[in-house]
Amino acid sequence: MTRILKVAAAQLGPIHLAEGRAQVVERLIAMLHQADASGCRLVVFPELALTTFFPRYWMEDPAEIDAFFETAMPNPATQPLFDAAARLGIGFYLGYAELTEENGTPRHFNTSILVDGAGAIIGKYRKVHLPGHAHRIPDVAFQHLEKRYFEVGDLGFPVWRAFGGVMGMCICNDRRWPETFRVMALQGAEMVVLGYNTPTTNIHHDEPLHLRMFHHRLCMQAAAYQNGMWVVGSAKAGKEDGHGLYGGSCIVAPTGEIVAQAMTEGDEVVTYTCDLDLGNYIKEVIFNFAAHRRIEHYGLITEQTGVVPPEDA
Ligand code: CDV
Repeated sequence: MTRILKVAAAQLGPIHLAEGRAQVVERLIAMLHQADASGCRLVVFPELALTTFFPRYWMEDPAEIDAFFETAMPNPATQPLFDAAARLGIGFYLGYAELTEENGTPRHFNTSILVDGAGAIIGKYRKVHLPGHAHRIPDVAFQHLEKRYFEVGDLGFPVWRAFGGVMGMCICNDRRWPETFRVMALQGAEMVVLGYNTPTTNIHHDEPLHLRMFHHRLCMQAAAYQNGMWVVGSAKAGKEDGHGLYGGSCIVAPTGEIVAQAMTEGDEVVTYTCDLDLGNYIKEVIFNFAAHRRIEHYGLITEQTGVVPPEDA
């Protein structure tokens, strides 16, 4: 029996600083309806989908920083999204900034959740590969302060049985790291969904936009093929108060092919009918992990982070 899941990458256009949660949630609900009308059962929203991409701003006042975070999910601002999803019987992935408290200590994470067609949260992921820096870089057009505003995620890379298959999540920069997908593939992930906010310019290096888009696609296409899985990536795109984020939301098949992609940098619903069994032939032969992986030679991957070249002769 073929397992079919029609999925939507719901790309968001810009969210300006002045835009409130209620306006954003209305946009998310409009895309939820559009995806439902075309038969989708799962909608993938971007990373930090409820606010502007605030890590670009240097902030010192904890209250100002915490205003970008959600202390509960759902909450009064996002409840209408959960209600709409439950009414339609459609699930979603949502990225947001999570502020929680453990033993009296506030903890900040860049988080995503997986919500089922009944509006229940069935999975949570906290971003592991935080890019950027914790200090203020002088004389640049914007900062990338994820290392200042978030802690490294502490939940690992779990997967969930949902939507007729095995689902995994990651967030933005995680998609550039092969370990992200392999750890989920080793748990049987058949589809990994992710949201991203990627600036159109690199503050550290003069890099043309076409190359940035190439790297985005390269990582997701390679991950899909090397793990025989579907990968769905959803952008927050366009100019947020003058700061550009690229689009390029897409759905990648286990063959590594992009089968659907966004044409704009605005709110756009990109859909595809995915056969969750399509990756089986890849996982049974070329990437049959049980038959071919040679873990006795992979130790360095978990033993060290940085590069240790051989000593000079
Ligand atoms: N939000 C992100 O994680 N953005 C990174 C940028 C900084 C390179 C990304 O990997 O797209």
